[in-house]
Amino acid sequence: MQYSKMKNNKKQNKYHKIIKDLEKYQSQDFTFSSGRILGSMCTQPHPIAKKAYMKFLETNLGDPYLFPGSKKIEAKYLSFISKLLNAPKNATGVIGSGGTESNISAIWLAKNLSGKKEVIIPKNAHFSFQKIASLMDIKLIPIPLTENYYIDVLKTKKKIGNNTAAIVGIAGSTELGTIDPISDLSDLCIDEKVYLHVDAAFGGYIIPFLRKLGYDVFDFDFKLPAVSSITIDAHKMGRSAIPLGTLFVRNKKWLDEISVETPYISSKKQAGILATRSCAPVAAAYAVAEYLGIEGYTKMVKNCMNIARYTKEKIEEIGLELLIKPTMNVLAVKIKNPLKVEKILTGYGWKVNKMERLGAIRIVVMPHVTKKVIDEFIPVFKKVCIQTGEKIS
Ligand code: 0PR
Repeated sequence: MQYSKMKNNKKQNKYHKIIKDLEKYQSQDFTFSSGRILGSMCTQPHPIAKKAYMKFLETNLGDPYLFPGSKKIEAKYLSFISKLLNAPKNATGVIGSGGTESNISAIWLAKNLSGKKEVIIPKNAHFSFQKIASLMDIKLIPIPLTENYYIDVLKTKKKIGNNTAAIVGIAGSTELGTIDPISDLSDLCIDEKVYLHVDAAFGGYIIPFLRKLGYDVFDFDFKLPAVSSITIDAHKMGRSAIPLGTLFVRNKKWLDEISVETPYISSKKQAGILATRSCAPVAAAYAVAEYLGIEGYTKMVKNCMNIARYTKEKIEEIGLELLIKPTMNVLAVKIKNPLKVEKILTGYGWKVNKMERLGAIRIVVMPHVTKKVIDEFIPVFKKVCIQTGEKIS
């Protein structure tokens, strides 16, 4: 055999071996397509998101002059989010990797605008705020929740002081999917002239559609005058590919507070945390937004809510109870030993979240969770509950 042919064969073998190895590891992962991931706020990306993502693998929005077309896609996506959140004309968005990054940028902005270092958060805020405290020398002031599991506004008012940089409200809490009374927080922040950040990482792609469907849910967006910024993630209910989150801010001038000069690349300034970042997830999020539109997302949310209701009924039929009436497609099932139940379910190939603090497990009815999936899950769940000594009927 010719030397060059031998070399080519060797290269091909190596290539195939690497791909095979990757597939071997991949086969150990849980998949959304199986439907068996019941404890994740992410889902299978929409087919058009996958297609769009692959087309933009080599782009870099950190250098928009090299990729002006990609920059236009980003602007179009931001304009979709702007309408979704009822943002005023002067508002703009910073795209990043997800909810954690957007929350970091929001508090970074509030801290620089105010020159203050205390942030009031509801007790059930996402753990990204703990990272923020550690990263930015911020003191968190956690506020207890009401019996409905949302921030106590009176107690919040009492904690506002000379060093308050921001108040945070959650629109779609991580554990229970609850919405804080953002309009009450907004009134408070108008009176006290405090920055109000809304973490709608999960709920941002749900609440606008719940309202269209006639659900009576709290307002959360820029229609409320004190809302200064909103975190909203396309890689959760936006059906886009990971990683994609956006921080939307009421006034684009504020971005100067979290911008630096970029002397040797073609743009003058850059806002936010990331520098090099791909347009692939942005193109994916834009493609889904265009393809589904408001109507498509409303249908998706309607479907998730119907299946969430069906799941609730099936759970109650086996004699278990929910911790609270669900606001959105997040169910918390009261369980005496969440750790044990979660572990055994994992052994049977089902993934839920254990919430020991609340004495519950979490089921998130994402778009990949169908009625058929629930019908397969319930008998297994019942069996596990009997095994672990839960009181069921
Ligand atoms: N804010 C809220 C309200 C969240 O629920 C989350 C994540 C974040 C911020 C942070 O977002 P990133 O994770 O995008 O930075 N909540 C999800 C959760 O804890 C994250 C997640 C998603 C965890 C999928 C596991 C999983 O499989 O459920």
